[in-house]
Amino acid sequence: MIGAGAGNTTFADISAPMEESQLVHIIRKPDWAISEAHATPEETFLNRRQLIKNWGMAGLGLAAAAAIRPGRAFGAEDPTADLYPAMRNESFVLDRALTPETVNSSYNNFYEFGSHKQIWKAAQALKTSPWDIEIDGLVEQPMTIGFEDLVRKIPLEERLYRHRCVEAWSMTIPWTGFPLSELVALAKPLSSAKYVRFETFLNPDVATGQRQSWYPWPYVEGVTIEEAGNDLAFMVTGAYGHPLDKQFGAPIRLALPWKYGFKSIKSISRISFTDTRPVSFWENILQKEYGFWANVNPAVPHPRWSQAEERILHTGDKVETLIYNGYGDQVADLYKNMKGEPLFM
Ligand SMILES: Nc1nc2c(c(=O)[nH]1)N[C@H]1C(S)=C(S)[C@@H](COP(=O)(O)O)O[C@H]1N2
Ligand SMILES: [Mo]
Repeated sequence: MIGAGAGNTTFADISAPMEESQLVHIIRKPDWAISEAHATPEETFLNRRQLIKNWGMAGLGLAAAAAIRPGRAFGAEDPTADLYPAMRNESFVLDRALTPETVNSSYNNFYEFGSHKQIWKAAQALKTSPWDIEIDGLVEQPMTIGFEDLVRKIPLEERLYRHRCVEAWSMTIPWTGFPLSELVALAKPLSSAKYVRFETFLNPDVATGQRQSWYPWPYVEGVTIEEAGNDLAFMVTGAYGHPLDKQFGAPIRLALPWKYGFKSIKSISRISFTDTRPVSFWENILQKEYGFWANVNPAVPHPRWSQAEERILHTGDKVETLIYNGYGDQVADLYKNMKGEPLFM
């Protein structure tokens, strides 16, 4: 089924398996009481082990622990773990609760690992260290930079962001990373560069979804240079106070919270500066439904469903969607002279 994962997902669908959603329900309160963003990964892990004990859940064994933190609870130590947790930038505030980590890390769109939401286990096959990122195109000097070098060149900060999928579900998440503008500065683009084009890795041996040849792999996304310079555009290297779990698009992905989620490309391996507008993965598949701009707007329906409301993950609450996903103050100016452009699809 085609359409940023929309076709097989109904508005009210919460696809987490039963045992997992029950567990998530059970651990919901302690999850927030821990305040993970300010705990080290080890503390978080120990706290959780303690929790499991205290709550008499130890008997549920490995499966339960994995459900508590899909993909990392028993994973190898990350070579960049020492950088976390980063200081929270308090200027990014939310109007609703954070989505529990257990929920966000077991409900993902990552077509490289399957066209459904339960890809977290499959995504663990991705080898994210070492990880090279190519920077090329209209730059002073094309380069290849190792992720572990890059992430130590720019100070990390934590931001609480909203995320609105084009499928009409939404989440909130504490991302850690650095402004995209810092990476642009490092890349030194020429004045002729008008767009930044991002590409995800290509490795069908590991990412079984990439064996499906009717998709135009690798995943591609793009923004204008002006959008890349907006402070909200964020390169994400971590979430919930530790390095990114693979299902979130480790080791580095984008977050563009005023745009539909498909613009926030994961597991980036190439960044190109260009004077031609990139054609993104979903635009390439269904140009009538997924445009270049894809700014959130409740008044512009997707051709197959309304965008007026969204379903908040975990609580299931339906709330009104906001123009630019609530970030209009920061981004509306980017578009003030673009009346003819389809800014909202
Ligand atoms: N490479 C790649 N990036 C991607 C996707 C994808 O399938 N592949 N899905 C997009 C979509 S549709 C959404 S909603 C978000 C989901 O991010 P999350 O799984 O961290 O919530 O990632 C976006 N980035
Ligand atoms: Mo999405």
